[in-house]
Amino acid sequence: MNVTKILNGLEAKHPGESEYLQAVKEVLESIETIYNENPQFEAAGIIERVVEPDRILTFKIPWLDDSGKVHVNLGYRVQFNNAIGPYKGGLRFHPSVNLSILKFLGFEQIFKNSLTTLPMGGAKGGSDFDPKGKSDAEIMRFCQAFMLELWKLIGPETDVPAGDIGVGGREIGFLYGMYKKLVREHNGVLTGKGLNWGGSKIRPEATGFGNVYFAYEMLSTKGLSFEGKTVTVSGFGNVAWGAVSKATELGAKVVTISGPDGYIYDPNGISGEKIDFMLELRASNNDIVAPYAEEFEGAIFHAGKRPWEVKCDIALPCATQNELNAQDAQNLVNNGCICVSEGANMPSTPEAIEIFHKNKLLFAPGKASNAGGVATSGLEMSQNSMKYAWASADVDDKLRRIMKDIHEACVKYGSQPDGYVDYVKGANIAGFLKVAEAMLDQGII
Ligand code: NDP
Ligand code: 2IT
Repeated sequence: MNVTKILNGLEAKHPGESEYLQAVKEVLESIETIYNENPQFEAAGIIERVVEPDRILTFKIPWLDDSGKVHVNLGYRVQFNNAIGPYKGGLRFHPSVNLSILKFLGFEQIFKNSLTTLPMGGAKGGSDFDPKGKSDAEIMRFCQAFMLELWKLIGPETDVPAGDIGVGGREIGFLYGMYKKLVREHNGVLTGKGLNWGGSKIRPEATGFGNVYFAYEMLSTKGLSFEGKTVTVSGFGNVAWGAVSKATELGAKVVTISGPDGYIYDPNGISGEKIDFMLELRASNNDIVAPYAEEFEGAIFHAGKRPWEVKCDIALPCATQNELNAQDAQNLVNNGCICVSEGANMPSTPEAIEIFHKNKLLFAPGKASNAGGVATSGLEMSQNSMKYAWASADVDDKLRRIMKDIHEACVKYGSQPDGYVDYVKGANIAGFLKVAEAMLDQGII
């Protein structure tokens, strides 16, 4: 494989899809050597086939706001690869959503899902709909209109969507209600469902918990732990709150959270009632970051800034893609940070990752360290198939085991001659090999 040639070809075919091209470049660079050592991959055109989605579905979503005004949004589902299991991946509702972002997310999802050890292919979808400031009734009408198109494309053995930015338990409920009405079946077509109607225990907190479990494994390789460490976190959504709670439980002090407008620095630590305060605001669709600074003494709001300028031992980026650049990475290194574990998808830019690697930080890419979310979605699918529900402790044990196994796979394929573990390389190779071998077994399709 000639990485430059493939990338140039993709750039010419998909101009301007910068996030997608960024994600593909990273994977191709990681797997180049192992790919070229296995000529059967080249003979079967594995790369040419894996970088393009199986299909992309686009649709129009007309809906009415509370005043009776008509709005039209765009909806997408990118079904990327189903070599190892049904298409699986979240739905994102955010005004920035476009094809490049969903293709990068769907592409990453193939290898992430492969790493979980569970049988799930890769997909992603969503809409440029902005849930901010919308009433519950507007969210419901939008979700129903979205599902009126999506239901034809999905199914428990075909494609199983879930949440992502802007899509949590409430949205999954509205989406599921409409799906159920249309197909007249109660099945496991979506994950992240309510606990009373097929959802799995621990799914809401699984991505954040899993990220901390992964960081725990990385720290253990150096004889370190979370105990007594200072942690910075970005975002305060579904992933961030799970990470804040678990890091705190393991004895760390979390000192930041953030939103698109800036970050909160709380030297007293973000835990207990402070987390409850934010969850309540979040549940009622309110901004979190500014009210937090007003409510809790000592907390300072830094408008327009990112938390990576704060001194910490461990950084957990949990907001969005490319939210941590080279300058941020250098700040973290200069301030003595030892470990960066990505809760979001692709939050660190390639230049930031280069700095982490050069300075030998423990650095985990999202496709490994945030895989606990989709892994628990996989466990939800298993429970739905069995028509059974495991206890919280059972799901948590399985999640912990899966994160440990993903860590081991990364060490296996990412260990360098000097003993440093390149988790990016490890995750990409381990995730890719399983998918490539499945594609070989199944012929040219
Ligand atoms: P949520 O919508 O629950 O939260 C997103 C958070 O990020 C919010 O706090 C939001 O603040 C904040 N945010 C959004 N844009 C920015 C920005 N530009 N700068 C700083 N903060 C920002 O989403 P999730 O927690 O579900 O997702 C977060 C990340 O984790 C995404 O990258 C997602 O793909 C990834 N992920 C999610 C999984 C899941 O299970 N949900 C699984 C694996 C990965 P505000 O609300 O004020 O906009
Ligand atoms: O990026 C992700 O892994 C998710 N948003 C979760 C996907 C899922 O199917 O649970």
